Amino acid sequence: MRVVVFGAGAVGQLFGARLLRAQHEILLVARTEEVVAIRGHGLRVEGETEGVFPVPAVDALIDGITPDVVLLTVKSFDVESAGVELGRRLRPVPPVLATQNGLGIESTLRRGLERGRAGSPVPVVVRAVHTIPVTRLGPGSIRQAGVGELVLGRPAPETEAAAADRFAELFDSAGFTVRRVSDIEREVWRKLLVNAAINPVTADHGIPNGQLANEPWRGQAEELLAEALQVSRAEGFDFSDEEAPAELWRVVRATAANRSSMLQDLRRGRPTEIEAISGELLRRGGVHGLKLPATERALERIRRRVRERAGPGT
Ligand code: KPL
Repeated sequence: MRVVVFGAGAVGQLFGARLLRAQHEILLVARTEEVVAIRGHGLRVEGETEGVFPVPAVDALIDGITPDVVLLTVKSFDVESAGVELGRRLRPVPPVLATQNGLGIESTLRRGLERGRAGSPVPVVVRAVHTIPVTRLGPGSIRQAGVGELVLGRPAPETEAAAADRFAELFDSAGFTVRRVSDIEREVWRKLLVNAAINPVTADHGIPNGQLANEPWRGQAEELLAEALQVSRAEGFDFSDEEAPAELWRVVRATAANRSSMLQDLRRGRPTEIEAISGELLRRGGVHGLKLPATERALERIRRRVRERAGPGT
């Protein structure tokens, strides 16, 4: 399959490497420093996946290319502008898989695609979430710190269902664990609960995910989880008191050696996904009259760190 990985940071690079190895035709669209490094020494991957992969990479989408699918792996704050760019450059835009953390990603992407596509057919968007831990070691160099899975929905509309099947086959062909679910929104929330607890604490304190099992971080993560759980229930997603913590600690164990994406972003002086995670929880919690003091504190601390343009320790 001809695959464009748009916004190929650490996760997108891993997808590209594994899909190239599975004989797919890959084009990574990444930041210039990543492209220069990948062209220079190949894409270096260590950990669960090992090797140096000669993946074609460019720093901007070229007009006239016709991929079969797009994997959109930009961070949540870049989804809308990425949608505009895909809409402008690809005619027609093929099915797009959105794998970001956070809520409201599909509507944001559709808004961007709508702005960019100027009359070309409406693209199919498929939502997925993943728990595959990948850390960026440097330009064009990543470590897959654990296994994780890609969770894909079974959308009802026929075009979306066919596209979701293709994405499932694609990831399956590259040896990823793919889980299909009937309700992807519930999975998006399940992932959000985990991100709401893991990401701000690990980013604020500069610790790998596994450290969360210890106090005082454990208590902080549990407090954030409890608040996120209240919002999920108010929004109609009925995770039980056992299910949510069980999922949190399962992901902490599975990604123990990983640095959360928020910590990695802070250390690189980049924006973080705090607004799509804690910010969105606060917004929705407010609609339901919920008070979320720990989430509010976490949001403020990460916003302050972003303003200071530096992560803790290194
Ligand atoms: O999604 C992640 C992230 O870092 O954003 C987890 C699953 C927490 C892995 O680090």
